[in-house]
Amino acid sequence: MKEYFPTSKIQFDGPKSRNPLAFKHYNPDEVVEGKTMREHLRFAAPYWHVMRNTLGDPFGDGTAQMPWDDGSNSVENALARVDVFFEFLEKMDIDYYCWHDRDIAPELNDLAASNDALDQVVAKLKTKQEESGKKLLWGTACLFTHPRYSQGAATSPDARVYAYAAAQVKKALECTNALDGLGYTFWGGREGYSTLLNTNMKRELDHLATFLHMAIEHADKIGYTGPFYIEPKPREPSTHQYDSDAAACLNFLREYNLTDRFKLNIETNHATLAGHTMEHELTVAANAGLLGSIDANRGDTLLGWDTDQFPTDIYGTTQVMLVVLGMGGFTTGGLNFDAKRRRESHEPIDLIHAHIGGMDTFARGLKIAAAIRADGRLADFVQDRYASFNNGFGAKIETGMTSFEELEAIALAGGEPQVKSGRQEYLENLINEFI
Ligand code: XLS
Ligand code: NI
Ligand code: NI
Repeated sequence: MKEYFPTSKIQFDGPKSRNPLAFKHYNPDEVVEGKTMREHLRFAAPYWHVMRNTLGDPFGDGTAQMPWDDGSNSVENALARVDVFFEFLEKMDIDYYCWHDRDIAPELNDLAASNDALDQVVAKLKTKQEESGKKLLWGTACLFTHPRYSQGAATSPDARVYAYAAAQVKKALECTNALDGLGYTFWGGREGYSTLLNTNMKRELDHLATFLHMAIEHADKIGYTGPFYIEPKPREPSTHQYDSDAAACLNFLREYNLTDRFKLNIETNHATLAGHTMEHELTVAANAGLLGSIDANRGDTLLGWDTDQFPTDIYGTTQVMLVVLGMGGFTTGGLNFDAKRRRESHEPIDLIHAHIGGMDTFARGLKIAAAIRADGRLADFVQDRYASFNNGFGAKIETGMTSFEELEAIALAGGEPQVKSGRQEYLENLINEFI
């Protein structure tokens, strides 16, 4: 079979290596906190960015060289891409992947034809998975590109569009299940609004919840037992998206009784677009026991949109891995590089460089986070900071065994509390000892 990425399989070469086509830090078999890096990090590649992103932007055409692609919307072309994608996964030593239905197969003249095309590609993906041992981390349906979804899918004001979206999710879920997918993601896409002047927010949210309940019912019918993920994002393409951040998603899931089957898939660039840090969003999700998976990328502080860049910030990946290790690691989820090359990086080999960088940056984050945890000073400091709640009336507060009257008596008798320093700068220096 013709090969398109001019490299052999990427190997670990150690931190001193100057080989650009080698891992300097990602050593898949190296054991950290009792598990291999491979088991901790569970890297995934997104079909949409690797195979389908032309690197166009609102001002210019695509630049990406795709010598394997004949540019047509045919099923043959879609089938040919599958081989190239698996060559990529193999050479990158990435074990998982993710797709939208419309990345892997073309949208044709009608839904039945599109479904048929999808079946053909899924059959090929299944064979490739069996041959290679690669796994589907999650599947999803593209409910945002086609003009029918311009006013939403599960929140469309038009019930016929809602039905079309339901049919698409039904099929995408069946395909995910056929490929033994470990998860199924809903990213809101157009589920939001451009203006409240034309929007009945309450009805739209009710419709969305009903949609998600039907997804659960269908999962039960077909025997899909994995989790569903909601991927928060505050805006873009909508002015406001209903799944704006982790807290808004959790509130929605709780209001509509969806937390049994739904978790969150947190994306770095979406966190920052929402005005939060990634570690904030991860912590909110993890505290609820609902951190499912991660879309690993980063934004650009000079640009205000979802630039989906590859993670290169070691400080950032350290903080991500502190949360992931803190919750005991991924179960069904992983680190999906929802990231694309810059428009200037148009050669196939740039995809390899980009993923090497992302994987090495996370490998370092993992090792640094593990070292911080082994050192223990950070955790001890936080533990200590709340020590006054460990016994006496503090413990009674935590167990709900006290009252305003009793606390008033304590405050009257105790005098002015002497508060201890939060030592932020000391802790920042401590983290830097490890980076
Ligand atoms: C877009 C989202 C998208 C989801 C999958 O901003 O990140 O790529 O991950 O629909
Ligand atoms: Ni994403
Ligand atoms: Ni995104």
